[in-house]
Amino acid sequence: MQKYSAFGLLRHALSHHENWPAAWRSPDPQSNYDVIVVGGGGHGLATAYYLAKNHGIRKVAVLEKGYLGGGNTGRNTTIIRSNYLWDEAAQLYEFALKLWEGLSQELNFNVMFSQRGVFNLGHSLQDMRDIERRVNANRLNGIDGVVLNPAEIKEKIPLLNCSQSSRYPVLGASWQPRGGTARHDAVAWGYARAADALGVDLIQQTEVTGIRVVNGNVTGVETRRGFIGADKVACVTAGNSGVMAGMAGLRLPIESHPLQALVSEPLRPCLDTVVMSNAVHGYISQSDKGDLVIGAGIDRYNGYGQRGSFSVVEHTIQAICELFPAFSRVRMNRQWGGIVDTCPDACPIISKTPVGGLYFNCGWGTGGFKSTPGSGYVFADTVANDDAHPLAKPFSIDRFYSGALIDEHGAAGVAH
Ligand code: FAD
Ligand code: PYC
Repeated sequence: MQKYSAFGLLRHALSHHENWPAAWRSPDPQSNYDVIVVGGGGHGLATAYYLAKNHGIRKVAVLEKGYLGGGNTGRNTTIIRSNYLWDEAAQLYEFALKLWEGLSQELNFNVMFSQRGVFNLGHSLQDMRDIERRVNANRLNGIDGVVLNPAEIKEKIPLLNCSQSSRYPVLGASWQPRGGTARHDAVAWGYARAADALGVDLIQQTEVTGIRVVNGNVTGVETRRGFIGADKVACVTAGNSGVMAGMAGLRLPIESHPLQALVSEPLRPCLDTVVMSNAVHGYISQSDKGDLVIGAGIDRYNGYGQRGSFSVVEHTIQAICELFPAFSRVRMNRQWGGIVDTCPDACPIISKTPVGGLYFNCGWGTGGFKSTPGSGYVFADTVANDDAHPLAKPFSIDRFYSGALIDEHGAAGVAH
């Protein structure tokens, strides 16, 4: 671990940032790679890192059409938790949560993982039955979870409106104390720097426009900078995954939707946890800078524009003001959207494909940030061995033929 003295910190603070050394190289593409990872979001960068670190595969390129972390990774609201209902999903997300707990040390980069806890509020008897069932299932899987009553919630979140006469009274909540948030950019930068140090080529501003397939096997990709050969191509392109699959003649059961978020002006610390509510359809946390970080559901139409409709913003703010009347006079600073790739069962696809050497990791929808380390770890393993990692096996494309779906709409929650 690199150490900074007080003098060192002061020297950096007063230095000109344009003189700082680059955190990773910007190489030109080589003519051929063992593995090309398409998509330089957190999942793609983590995949490249674990390919190099865990499997010794270092002739790897990450091709990113924009800039690293500029997709959903840099647009998400960073909620991390593992309280999913079904064993397959719970075990995958819990694996990721355990990796989060050591990630800053692993990458020697502070990803600002903050285990401030996550609350999922219940507003009806059916909500509470679902919450109790999910917490019980979580505990059977060794995942922390507690069911709290309104008095216990109020004690932990003093600003929350727990009045039993409100439109959607809070009847209780699930609480996962180990859940929390992290700094999204730092996750991308940490993986990028660590992958680069292991020899991975990170190539930005290079869009993949075609996938070349010969005799049923992938041979490389067409890009704006020409053809680049590869033995294996691993696509991790979130909302663009349907388009990518189409380049190889495949169809995925993915729909792409805008998902919005917004942040307020910075406030003094007033909310030290994460609060989500399916019924009023909003969620909120406070960033380390002091902004309230707010979001809600997807915009219902399909689209690729990284913005959303005003009606969703209005609905979200109504929900937040209902939960936290004290925030009704806070001004909002910025709003944006990302394009999320939703699957019919609200679970990801981590899979080989019918094309030899072509793999997809997508369908994380509204909830993939929390899985970034786990997703990269198990996908790298799947690509390296051309065989699904045990945690990835249930998430193969085959489930849409076999019918072995894993319905996580309840746990995906607020944003679906
Ligand atoms: P991305 O970060 O989108 O990376 C994919 C990359 O592929 C992009 O950089 C893109 O430019 C690149 N690409 C696409 N096509 C091509 C091409 N043809 N050639 C080259 N590059 C290409 N998840 C949570 O767990 N918790 C949350 O609180 C949360 N909140 C969210 C809030 C919002 C507003 C949004 C939009 C999403 C949220 N998510 C959340 C979901 C989460 O952001 C995503 O599931 C996750 O970040 C996906 O990571 P990724 O690396 O797969 O995708
Ligand atoms: O998956 O926890 C989540 C989430 C919250 C907001 C968007 N996604």
